[in-house]
Amino acid sequence: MSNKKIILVRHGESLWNKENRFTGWTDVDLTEKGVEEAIEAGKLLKSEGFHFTIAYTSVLKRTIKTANLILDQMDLDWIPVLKTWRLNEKHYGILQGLNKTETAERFGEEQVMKWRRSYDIPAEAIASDNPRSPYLDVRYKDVPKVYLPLTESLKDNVERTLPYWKEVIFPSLIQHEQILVVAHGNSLRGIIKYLKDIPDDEIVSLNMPTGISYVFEFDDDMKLVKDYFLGDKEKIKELMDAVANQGKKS
Ligand code: DG2
Repeated sequence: MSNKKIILVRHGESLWNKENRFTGWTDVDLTEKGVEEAIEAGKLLKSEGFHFTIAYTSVLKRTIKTANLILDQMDLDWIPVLKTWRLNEKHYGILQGLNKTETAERFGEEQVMKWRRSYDIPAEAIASDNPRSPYLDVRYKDVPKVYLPLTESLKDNVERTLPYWKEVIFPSLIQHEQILVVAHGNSLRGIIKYLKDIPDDEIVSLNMPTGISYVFEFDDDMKLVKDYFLGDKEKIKELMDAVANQGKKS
């Protein structure tokens, strides 16, 4: 029987998750709670018998640190961890840095909901010479500028994440039995939409909590056969609702 599994984890709580700010490509650190969430995720994965031989993260420190903390708990610090800009969070354009509740009070909850959860509506783009532009960030120096976003909808996010999923992560399941992917709320929503063939208008209700493992199991033909979250279902539901409510007025 196949034991092929890919485990998707959203990074632990970041400083801007805590402050309820749109983060996107901003490279913010984990909070103490975020570190704790990553450690707990690692302990749970270990106690459930998971064993990874490769891991993937974005190039943002909240995913890299989460992966390292998880692997440390599992005594797997030595495995390769591949980092790619293609797993970065959806670029939130000019919203990056703004508080989600204040933005809802200013533009209305409905508009914020569109920016956060619609499939194809991006926020306004930042200027390419904005000091926060990826064009000016050395970590993206080898990426052709035409690929670098100044804002993104989930659709745009999916279009740049999926090639890496299809060409690198998923084929690595042939060689590796179990794979860890640590990424972001929206970059993971895009992958999950693809894996489960979720229609554009239904993906709006998927809210990934921080530090929770989402397991995808595949058969010998690498067809998806089962998916489930690890941990207490009631608690996970509460965490998902809390993420959904981040764009509400106070
Ligand atoms: C959050 C997701 O991304 O925010 O960019 O603000 O996963 O990197 O913390 P993450 C952000 P929402 O789309 O849930 O508002």
